[in-house]
Amino acid sequence: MRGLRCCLLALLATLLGGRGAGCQPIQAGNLHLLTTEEHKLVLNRQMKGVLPRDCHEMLMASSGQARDGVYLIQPGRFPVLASCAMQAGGWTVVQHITVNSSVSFDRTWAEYRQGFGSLTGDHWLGNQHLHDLTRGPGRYTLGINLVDKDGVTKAGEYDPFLIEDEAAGFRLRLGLYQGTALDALTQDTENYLHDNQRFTTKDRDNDNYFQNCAKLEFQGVAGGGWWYDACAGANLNRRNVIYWQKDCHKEHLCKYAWMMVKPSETLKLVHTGECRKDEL
Ligand SMILES: [Ca+2]
Repeated sequence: MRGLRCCLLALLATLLGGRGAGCQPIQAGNLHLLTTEEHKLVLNRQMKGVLPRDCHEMLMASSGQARDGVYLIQPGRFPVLASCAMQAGGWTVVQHITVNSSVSFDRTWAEYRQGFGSLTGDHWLGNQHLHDLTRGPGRYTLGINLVDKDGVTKAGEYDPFLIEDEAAGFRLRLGLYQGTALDALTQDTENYLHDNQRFTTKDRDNDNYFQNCAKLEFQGVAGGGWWYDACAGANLNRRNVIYWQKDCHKEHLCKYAWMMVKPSETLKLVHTGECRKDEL
């Protein structure tokens, strides 16, 4: 069985690497988020040695010179490709959606685990990679960006942000919130609380509703995978209505949403506190 797996992997590597003379094969756990033609877009594809664990580390390694685009990072055991918002401060984009996207977000547990869509457009980076990124050793911040139909942008940050491992159902753990959008994940003004919920997909029901929230349809489109309660005060994965309580809903449509992560700034405050103590 192990021998067969090795043979299949070798065949796969030959197929991927064999396309186009002079094409440098890229090894990543989520190569399916780019087409073969898009491999040349990976900005650090020639990088030797240890890969950065996230986009922020890549930005620091480039002395702030790295530009927006797709990079190879290694938050866990294997390299993965990720879209990096460098100009905004080195965020690793973990979700991007355009309303009525051609990318379906009505996916299985396995697809949400490994990621889907296109890194150059709408995508979900993958729950396993979200876990690897946020598990530490340092703390992470979750950033949310929402753009409505008139181009007005609202944003918010949760600090800290952690996704637990698969055995724990990729449970969502959120800290304090600040932003121009309303907090739709840790507040329960709609009587739904997303913080501390496990992830639910159409083939794995971990929510608190008598049916599967991921399967519930609005105008024929399923909700998609999310950290549902019973069901949602926010859901950025519903393809036809990006939902964020009072900021994005069916009467006030949003065009785009992004979810992204970067190391928490809170650690710097801890260091500042220690320095003050030493000075006393
Ligand atoms: Ca249920």
